[in-house]
Amino acid sequence: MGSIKAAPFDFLLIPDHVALVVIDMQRDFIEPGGFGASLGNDVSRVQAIVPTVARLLNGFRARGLPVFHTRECHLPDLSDCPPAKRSRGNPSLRIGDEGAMGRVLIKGERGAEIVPQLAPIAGELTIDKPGKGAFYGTSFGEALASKGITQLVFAGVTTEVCVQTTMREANDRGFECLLATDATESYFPAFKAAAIEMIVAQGGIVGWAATTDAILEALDV
Ligand code: TIU
Repeated sequence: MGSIKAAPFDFLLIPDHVALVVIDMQRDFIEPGGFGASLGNDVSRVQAIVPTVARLLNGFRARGLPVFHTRECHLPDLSDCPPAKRSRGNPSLRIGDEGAMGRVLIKGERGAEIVPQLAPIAGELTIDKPGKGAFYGTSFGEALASKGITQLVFAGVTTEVCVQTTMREANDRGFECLLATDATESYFPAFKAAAIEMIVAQGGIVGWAATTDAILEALDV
């Protein structure tokens, strides 16, 4: 394992301290009839990255490196969902409403599940988060600290919302953050491109960006 060809410059992997974070690859964002679709989005773009995320995930698994998954979801009584979030965007289905995959964005419902192709396996922790960032209102920071993780490789959806928010939270907490550019997607191609530019600008003000191939090559899998 070595350095990853990345922007704005190579990312030096520290094998004992790196983890993969797969953000919110849930039915509610990826499949028709879920939360993403209820906001008026075409989910086909985000659906298309599932095989690439699987390839990255399998690379980390093959190397025995830690993997974390996140899910954006709320408690059934909505006590962790601010009214401002629930009403935002005047969606056709609000968080907690009954939809095609159960109650929208609610823990335990079908829509909140990670898509089967990327389902967590034994030993992989899933962080349920009420916000866009994975550190807010969760024990993610403590889980990473307990494993001595200092570097995070990011995949998942959507690039400019939950992925970028989590990368910024992680960056402020001292983690070195690398985004897998073809294992993340947005409903808006221009927002994905802009988010990646923002992350790597100014010498990597938020972090690094690299392709899945470049990451797998450095992992030697
Ligand atoms: N709407 C949108 O682009 N994203 C979210 O609401 N959550 C995540 O990004 N996971």
